[in-house]
Amino acid sequence: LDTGKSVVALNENGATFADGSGWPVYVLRNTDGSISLGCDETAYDPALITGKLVLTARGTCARVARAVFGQKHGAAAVAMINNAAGYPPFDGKITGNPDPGGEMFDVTIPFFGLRGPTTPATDGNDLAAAANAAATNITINNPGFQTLASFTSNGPRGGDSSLKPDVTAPGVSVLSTGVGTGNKGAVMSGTSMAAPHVTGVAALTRQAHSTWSVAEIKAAIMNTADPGKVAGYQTSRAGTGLVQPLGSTTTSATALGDPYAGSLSFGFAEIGTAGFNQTKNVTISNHGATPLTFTTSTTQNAPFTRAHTATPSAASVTVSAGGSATLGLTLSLTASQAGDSAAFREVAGLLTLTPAAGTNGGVVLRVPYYLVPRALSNLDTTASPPLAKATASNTATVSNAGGAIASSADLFTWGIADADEGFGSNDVRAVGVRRSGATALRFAINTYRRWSAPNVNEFDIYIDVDQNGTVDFIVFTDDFGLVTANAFDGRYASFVFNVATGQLGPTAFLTGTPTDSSTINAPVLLADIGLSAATHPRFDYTVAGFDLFSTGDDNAPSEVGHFNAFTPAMSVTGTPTASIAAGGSATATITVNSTEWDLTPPKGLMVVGIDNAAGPGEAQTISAAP
Ligand SMILES: [Ca+2]
Ligand SMILES: [Ca+2]
Ligand SMILES: [Ca+2]
Repeated sequence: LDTGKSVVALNENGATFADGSGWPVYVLRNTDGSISLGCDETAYDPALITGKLVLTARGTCARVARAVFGQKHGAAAVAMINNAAGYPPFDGKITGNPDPGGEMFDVTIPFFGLRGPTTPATDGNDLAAAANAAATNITINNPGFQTLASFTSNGPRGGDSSLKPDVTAPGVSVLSTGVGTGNKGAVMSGTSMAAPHVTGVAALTRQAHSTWSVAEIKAAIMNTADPGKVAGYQTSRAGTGLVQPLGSTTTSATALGDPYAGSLSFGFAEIGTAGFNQTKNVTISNHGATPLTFTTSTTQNAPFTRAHTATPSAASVTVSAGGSATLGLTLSLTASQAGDSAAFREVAGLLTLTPAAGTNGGVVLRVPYYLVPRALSNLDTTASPPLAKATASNTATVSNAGGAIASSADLFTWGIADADEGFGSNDVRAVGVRRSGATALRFAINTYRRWSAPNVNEFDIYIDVDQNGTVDFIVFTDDFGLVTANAFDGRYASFVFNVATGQLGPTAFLTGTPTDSSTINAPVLLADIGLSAATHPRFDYTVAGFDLFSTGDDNAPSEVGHFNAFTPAMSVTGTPTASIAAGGSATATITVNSTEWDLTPPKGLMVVGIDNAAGPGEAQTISAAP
């Protein structure tokens, strides 16, 4: 750089250029001066960029779209600053813009990837500060070698928490035949490219083992995949590992665990004081003509797994020619090893069957095992005297007797109850609301069934702030990325929709709603739904739950909740928000305002204990007498 600094960039598309090639630097900027993502083709103005190196930042559109736009409009080179630490992935030959509406276009100019992020100042800012840059070819390690794609999804399977994916295959910047290109190829990424690799492995495996069942072919592919060929191997992101056709075609044996799969899925388990202790069996089949003996071992998938023990039922197993043998694997852990609902938890590892020297062609068989655990509290609340409009003060005692872990309780004014209609994890059971500090409210929506991730559902809370029977605001919870960028990003958030203006916001919250749970946490600012002590302290509300992935099972309870956000009918003091130890208890005082009770009658108290058993167990409802 003419500033005297130098940066090391990744030659994203493997373009050729002579050592010492130099270009004026043109930084594509947003109106606020920040470096642009470069996703708007109209920003590539030939009058400004011709013959120059155009600098952009990664995000939103396909990485290679920048190179297509740049070359089309005269740039001599394009650079992109990664949106995370390190280099962006290597792209290989760029044959077009894969975004919707994108075109086929062979890029020949260099497309450079710079280590991110943009702040604090790093390579990207150094390049942005230069007027001219010259490039020299050097060799660096491929930053994506044997790593999982940055965009790859994570298991387990939603609902039953079975282990997925089964295996890993190449899927980043793969050149294949391009439909509609005549005799040209196209470079693409994703399962569209990884699945054909596995299909090829399956065809070879079928050719080698023409009499094996479909399940055995699949097991052979899973059993012989190599976790050592995936950097940072994680069972729930890579399955058994990278497919190895040499192994799947030469093994004489298969190891089947789950139906039609060479894995052992223990599913989801809530773990109480007795801990978790379960055995599942693997069926090892010898399809060859000589007996096979395997020694057994297990490897825990550190650092991703929770601590546990995994014990094979035998140190070795011998399978007769043409026969099969059963091997058990016992998985054990305590509640404290499982961990609470503050994060997603997983127990994972590999059962390895190593053939005796010289047998099975030396091919090792592996069976991944997997469990999603969740330790249980056992919060249980009693109110004394019984909650009623007429009792000025009640004491709520929250006990964690028999709980395996500590948990906090969260006390809400219960406003809505609804039946179990047999829907999915969107089937509303109880809804409550409470103040949250000086400026906010929190709603809690308890459902009858657990979700794996809350993002499969949307919940709407319809707020009638002037109590005239028409909805004024909709507080709703949904995937943050889905609402803000029309693409799921896995974060669950609460938003406000203003019915009068048709606008969102102004404030959204990430809700912290746990995975493998059944109670939604929905914060909202008082001001965002028009509440104020002077004009609108009270509101009415109804609720609805929607499963985003199916139809005909929307749940819209008929009951209407009422609440005064400033002078509630029931005030809770001494809320046991502090942790209640396993076996311990805490108390809160509930003070009744009988005048307000007539205006916003509560159904009673709703005590949320998120570490209790999923479903009704997470939200105890205590009825109040009118
Ligand atoms: Ca319901
Ligand atoms: Ca209204
Ligand atoms: Ca729970």
